Amino acid sequence: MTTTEALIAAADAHSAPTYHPLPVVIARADGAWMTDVEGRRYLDFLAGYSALNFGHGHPRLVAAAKAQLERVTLTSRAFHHDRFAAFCTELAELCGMEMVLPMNTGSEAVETAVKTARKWGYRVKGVPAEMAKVVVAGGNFHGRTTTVISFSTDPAARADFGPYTPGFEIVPYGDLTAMRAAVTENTVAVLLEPIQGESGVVVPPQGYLAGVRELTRERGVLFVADEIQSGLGRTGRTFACEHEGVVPDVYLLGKALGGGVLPVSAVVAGADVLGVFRPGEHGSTFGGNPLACAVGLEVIAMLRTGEFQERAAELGDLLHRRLAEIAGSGRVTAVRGRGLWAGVDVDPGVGSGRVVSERLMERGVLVKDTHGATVRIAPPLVVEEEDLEWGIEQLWGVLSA
Ligand code: IF1
Repeated sequence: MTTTEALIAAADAHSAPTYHPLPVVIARADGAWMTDVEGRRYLDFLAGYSALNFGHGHPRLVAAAKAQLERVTLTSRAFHHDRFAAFCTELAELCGMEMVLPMNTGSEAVETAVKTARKWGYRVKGVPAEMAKVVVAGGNFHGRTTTVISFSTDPAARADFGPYTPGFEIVPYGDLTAMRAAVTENTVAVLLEPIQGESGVVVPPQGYLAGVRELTRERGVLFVADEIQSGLGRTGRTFACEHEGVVPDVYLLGKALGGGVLPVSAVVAGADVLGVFRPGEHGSTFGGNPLACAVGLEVIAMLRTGEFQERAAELGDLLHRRLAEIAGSGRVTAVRGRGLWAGVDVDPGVGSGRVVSERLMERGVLVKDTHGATVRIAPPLVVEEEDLEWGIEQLWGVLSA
């Protein structure tokens, strides 16, 4: 039995079977590359679902984490600490907003946004008690907590977790007419991914986000953009909303905000929205902790220059040019995406997304399939151009085998 087999068997014996990972056991990682326990190297084409936009072990992020580890890592919010003000100030500035509510995971940021919108609805908009509604899109993925899966349309994410949280309306993604019909006087927010990740990197029709922005402004409804996966450079801009010149009322951030080092998420909005809270009405043991703030501050500094966004745009152009060539081969049925982010629908005649992922693994590239036929491609934004080209060649090799 190899080390890989032994470790997988032990993991399978002692962990809840909530995933079906590829049969690879990672031991080290650096930049866009990972090394398994057998010493084999893999090009990372998933980047932790975009938590690793800056790659594995970025020296600036490791240095920021190490320095803070030796100072103080946790105080709780019962007291202030000396990184908190800067983190909130600089993150608000990056977003062009006024206030930050720091949390840890993306799901917590989404849950916090639902609570914020409801509280704003009752205390500012004047929606009758218990009547607040939030409009979401079919095909959404916003996390795994019971309220969040209450508005999921994915049976695997939702089944057998009832009773479900009420107060959500689901409309087809990209359909402004349906959205307009769903918004009522009790609607407090529209919650959308600017590009749907789990659905297979689904980019909405041009003008959709601008239309939602106009509708929500017109009706006095908060536009909440879940940029947890699409944000922080992935699409070639700081926020995916920027591609349509749209500024939402609320940004939800996570994943890459923690630099791939630790969970850091946040709700970022105007004072008129996040100012609705009073002490004791929300909180988190780890939210806004010194280590999270120290790493988050370095992430913000790295994004401020625009170099990572520019790199994602340039390498993204190369990625989508190559994928367009592959799309013409008849071996894939569709290619979607923006920046250094793509969803490739594999022709069933070639094989399932999982089979393609397994064959890519044999060639030294790690990707993740989703919803059967789709392979998602999202390398770290630090990937070398020649490695990106090599990874795409491996994809072509698998598809044309
Ligand atoms: C899993 C998916 C991606 C997210 C958006 C909130 C969250 C996520 C847009 C919640 C998290 C992760 C969760 C992870 C796999 C991954 C995923 F396949 F599940 F849907 F990326 F597409 N908003 N997405 O994408 O953030 O609480 O996880 O920090 O659950 O398998 P989280």
